[in-house]
Amino acid sequence: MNTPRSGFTALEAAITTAIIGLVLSTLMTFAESSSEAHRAQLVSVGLHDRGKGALERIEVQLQSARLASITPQVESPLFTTVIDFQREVGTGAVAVWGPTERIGLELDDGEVDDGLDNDNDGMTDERRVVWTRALGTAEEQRSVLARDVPEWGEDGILDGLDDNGNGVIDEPGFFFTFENGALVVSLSLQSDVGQPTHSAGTFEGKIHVRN
Ligand SMILES: [Ca+2]
Ligand SMILES: [Ca+2]
Ligand SMILES: [Ca+2]
Ligand SMILES: [Ca+2]
Repeated sequence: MNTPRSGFTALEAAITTAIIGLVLSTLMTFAESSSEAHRAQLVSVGLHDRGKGALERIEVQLQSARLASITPQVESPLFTTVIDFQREVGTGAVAVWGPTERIGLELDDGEVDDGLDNDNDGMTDERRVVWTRALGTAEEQRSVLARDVPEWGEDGILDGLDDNGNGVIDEPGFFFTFENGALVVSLSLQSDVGQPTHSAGTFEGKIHVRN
């Protein structure tokens, strides 16, 4: 005689319950560990992510700028650490340009350009990249697009030569230059562990600004 069907059902139910429990607990462990990993990842956002993120923030602003509004327009091997620009606003037949905006390099809060680490953060004379909207008006607004920018880029030696062969001479930690009609943006970032005069990473973007 076969064991009554209900016996199998009870066994099956027990096994099923056990399996479901196991699957659930595995899923929960997985969810916990992946959220832990995610948190850890967020906490230790690497230099690469910081660089790419900052470059993207800069590029997004300049993608809608008009070429003729960009001042100054400097070509490599020269560079500029600040540019002013305007975007086209409105959709009428006649182009209307918006208020002047600026993206430029300036000393970080609490730093003086004196070869000393005035704010004791492990970086000497560090800079930041600031985006200013409605420049010089009552509506002027400023946002920091990048922090921990070293005074100098990867050229290394201030000797009037392009020592690192990037086409620009004695470049600072952040600059713009035009190269074959494209606006090049170069951004160096330091890790916040002090390496006062050496950049820890350099990121470069090319923007084809609209005519
Ligand atoms: Ca400092
Ligand atoms: Ca200083
Ligand atoms: Ca160079
Ligand atoms: Ca040099």
